[in-house]
Amino acid sequence: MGGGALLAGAAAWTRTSAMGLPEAALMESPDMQPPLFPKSGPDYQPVVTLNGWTLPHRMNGNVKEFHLVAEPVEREMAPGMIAYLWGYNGQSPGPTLEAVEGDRVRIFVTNKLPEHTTVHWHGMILPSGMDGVTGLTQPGIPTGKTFVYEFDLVKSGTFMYHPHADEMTQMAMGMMGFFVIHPKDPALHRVDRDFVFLLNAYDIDPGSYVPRVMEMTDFNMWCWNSRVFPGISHLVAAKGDRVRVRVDNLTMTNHPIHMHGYDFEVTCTDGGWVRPEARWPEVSIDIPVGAMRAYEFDAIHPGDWAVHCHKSHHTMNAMGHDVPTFIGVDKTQLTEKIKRVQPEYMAMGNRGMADMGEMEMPLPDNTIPMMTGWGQFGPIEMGGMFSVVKVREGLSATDYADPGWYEHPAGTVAWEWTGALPAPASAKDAMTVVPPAGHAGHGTKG
Ligand SMILES: [Cu+2]
Repeated sequence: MGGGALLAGAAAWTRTSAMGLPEAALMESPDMQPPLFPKSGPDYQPVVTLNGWTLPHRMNGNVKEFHLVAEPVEREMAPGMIAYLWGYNGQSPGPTLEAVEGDRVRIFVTNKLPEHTTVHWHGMILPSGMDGVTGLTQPGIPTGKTFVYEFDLVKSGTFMYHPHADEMTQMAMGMMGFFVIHPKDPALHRVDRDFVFLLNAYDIDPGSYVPRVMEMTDFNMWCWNSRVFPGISHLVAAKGDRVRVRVDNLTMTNHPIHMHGYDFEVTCTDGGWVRPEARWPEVSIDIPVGAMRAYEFDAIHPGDWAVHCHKSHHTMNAMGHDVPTFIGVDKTQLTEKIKRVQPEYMAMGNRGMADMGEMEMPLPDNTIPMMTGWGQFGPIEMGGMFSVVKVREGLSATDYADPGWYEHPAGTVAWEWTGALPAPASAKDAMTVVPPAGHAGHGTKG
């Protein structure tokens, strides 16, 4: 009897072994890939990863098998800038993993990095020995070796994966990804479009390619999925869609994500779904460090709606912070002197920094401007953590292509006043003086 059990076990092992490892799919494009609909098992609405993709799996008996390869990658952060990062299967972040509550998963992790690594499954309920903490729950996966993680997915929700091995270096180099577990009941928490992105940050000196991994606070590339505006995918939705946006934060500071045109409600954290009676309305949602927040809204207002981090320095690219403020300073004479030795010199900042948005200033190779990206009305003067939610009528359910800029109905765009301008050029010259509260009568300029 014991022999029989052993034989059955050996047979199962042989079958797995004969099939070899699942193929490790590779992604060469930084473009957003279409949703990967399930080919077997329970139905679900797959997510779309901004500038990313979902890793295909194979079924081996009742087990979903995935193969992640930790390796150095070249990631385009926006057209014109490549970063040398570490990631998985050709990109940073790694591919999104998607499965269903109740699935058993077997995840092969091959290490092609120059040092050992592990994978920690952030937020998931699993056996302690599958938790991926070097030294604590397993030895690090040595260079060139493959380890197997296998566990049951006992709850649905939004989770992430990242190394728990030399984390400071490996996460500063871009090793992270999403793990989405769909509810077993396809009707539960169902939405029409489901977008995911990770907040991450790098410190890459202008003209260079490799992040400075020792940086703790002063980053210059504030990214969604290792991309910066204008390189970040737009979030396209059909009018009437129920839309979910899942945002994970693996930077070292919080990010208040603000979306225009809508109010929305927080429906999920990495701890689980928020009960309907516990949800509250927001227009900005702060994403704490090491946490996930998902919000939902009904896309009933057509338009081009900005979505961005509300820390204004996080919507800038490659900027230095040690720059004095020049607002109101006349630099004409100084500029002439500097141009004698440096003809390309441009004075800036004496009217504010908006000139940077359209300035064609010479930059080091592999560097993108601090604020860039054009809309239908001119430069958008943003970089970093910024994208556009584009809500349009009549899109098909699987259409995520950029529909272009919004055609505003006549009379609905802010317009220039072309009538007479009254004389006062500043508030202090105004003719009407509003009296302080508690005083009767109204004054006029004396
Ligand atoms: Cu931010």
